[in-house]
Amino acid sequence: MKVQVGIIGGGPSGLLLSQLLHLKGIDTIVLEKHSREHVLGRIRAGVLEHGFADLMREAECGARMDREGEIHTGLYIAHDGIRERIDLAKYSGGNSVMVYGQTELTRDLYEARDKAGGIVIHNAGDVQPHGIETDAPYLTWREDGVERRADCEFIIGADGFHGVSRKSIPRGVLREYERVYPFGWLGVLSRTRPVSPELIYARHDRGFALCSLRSQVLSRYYIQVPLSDRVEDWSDDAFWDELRRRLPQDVAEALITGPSIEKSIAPLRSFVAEPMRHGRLFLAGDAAHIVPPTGARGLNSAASDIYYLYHALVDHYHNSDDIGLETYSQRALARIWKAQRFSWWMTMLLHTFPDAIPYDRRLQRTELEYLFSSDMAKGSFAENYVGLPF
Ligand code: FAS
Ligand code: PHB
Repeated sequence: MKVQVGIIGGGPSGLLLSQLLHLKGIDTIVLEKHSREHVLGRIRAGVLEHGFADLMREAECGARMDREGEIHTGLYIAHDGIRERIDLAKYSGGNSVMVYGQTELTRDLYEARDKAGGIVIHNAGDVQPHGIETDAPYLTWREDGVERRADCEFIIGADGFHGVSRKSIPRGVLREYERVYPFGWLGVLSRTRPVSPELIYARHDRGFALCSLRSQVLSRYYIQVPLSDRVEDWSDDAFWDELRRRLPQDVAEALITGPSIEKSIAPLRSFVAEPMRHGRLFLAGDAAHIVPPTGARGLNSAASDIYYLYHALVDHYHNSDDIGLETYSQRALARIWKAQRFSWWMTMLLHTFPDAIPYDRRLQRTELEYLFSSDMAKGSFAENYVGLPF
C-alpha cells in the first residue's frame, strides 16, 4: 500500500497528528503494537495546557473534553503545614488548564479516526522503518502472521520512549541528554470525591505528594517513593496514611479514601534526544523526550511537536513549502527544553532528595518563599504551567 504519512505509535501523539492531517486531506496509517484495550488501559496524564485543548478542538475531538473536562484557573502548593494558591489565570494573562484524563483524550481520538475511516492497525508486530535516508521510505510490520508493507513519503516516530523509531537513527547522529531521579511516584486512582477542587502539589520532609483528579467522582493521588519500592509493598491503607502525613492538617482531615482502582509506580527521568528529525523520519512526543510528571509537561510537550509537524506537512502538501519540515527539530527542541527546565525546576523544588544536605533543603524553602512573595515569580510559574506559546 502507499500512504503519504506513516505513523508509528497509536498513543495521543500519533492519533492527534493522524486526525489533524486527515482533516486537511493528507492520508496516514497508524501502526500500534498493542491492542486498543491495552492502550486505553493506561492511566497517565491529567492536565492539558490550553494549547493542547485548542488542538483537540481543531482536530474536531474536543466536544467531550469541553463537556466533561474541568477548566482550572489556579492550583495550590502546600508546604510547612500550609497551602498557598497560585492564580494561574491572573498571572498568565487569563489562561488556564483543562483537567481531562489522557485515557479519555486517547479514546476520543480513536473514535474520531474510526468515524473518519482512518487506518489504525493494532497488534502490529515488529514495526520497522526503512529507507529513512532516502526519498522513498517505507514501513514493514507483521499483521496476523503476514508480513505487510506501506510505502510512505514521511514517517513519524510517535512510538514513545521504548519505541523503535529513535533507535532507527544512526548512533553517531543522535545526541541524548538524560537525568534519572532517585525516586518514583506511586499513583492511586480512586472513585472518591477529590479532596480539593484544584490540584495540590505538596512539599514535605517525608516526600512529595500530589492531589489531582479526573472528575468530581474520580480522584488521582501520588506520593514520592524510593526507587526500591514495589507497588505490592503498598496496601491502600498504607498509601492513604502516608498521603495524609504529607498534607496540611485541614486537607488530610478532609481526605475521602476508598479502594484503589489503579495503583502503579512510575520512575522519573528527564530525557531529550536531538535531533528530532533524520531524513524522512520525524520523532514526536515521548519518542524524543521525557519529563518527570511534576510539571504536568509530558503529554503537553507532545502537543507542540504535533502542532509543528501538522503545519509543516500541510505547508509541504498544500503549498510546496518545506520550511516547516526543515526547521521542525530546531523549533520543537526550543520549546521542549523550556518544558524540560520547568519540569526539572518543579521536581527539584518539591521532592526530598536522599543525598540532600541541609543547605539544599533550606534553598527549597527559600525558593518557595520567593515564589509566594513575588508577582514576577508567580508570573513565570503561571506562564509555564498553562503552556508557553507554540
Ligand atoms: P505514548 O507512549 O503514549 O504512545 C506511544 C505508543 O506507541 C504506545 O501506544 C505504544 O504501545 C506504541 N509503540 C511503542 N513501540 C512501538 C512499536 N515498536 N511499534 C508500534 N507501536 C509502538 N504526562 C503528564 O503530563 N502527566 C502525567 O501525570 C503523566 N504520567 C505518566 C505516567 C506514566 C507511567 C508514563 C509512562 C507517562 C506519563 N506521562 C505523564 C507522560 C505521558 O502522558 C506521555 O507524555 C504521553 O503518553 C506521550 O504520548 P505519546 O508521545 O503518544 O507516547
Ligand atoms: C495527574 O492528574 O495525573 C497529574 C496532574 C499533574 C501532574 C502530574 C500528574 O503534574
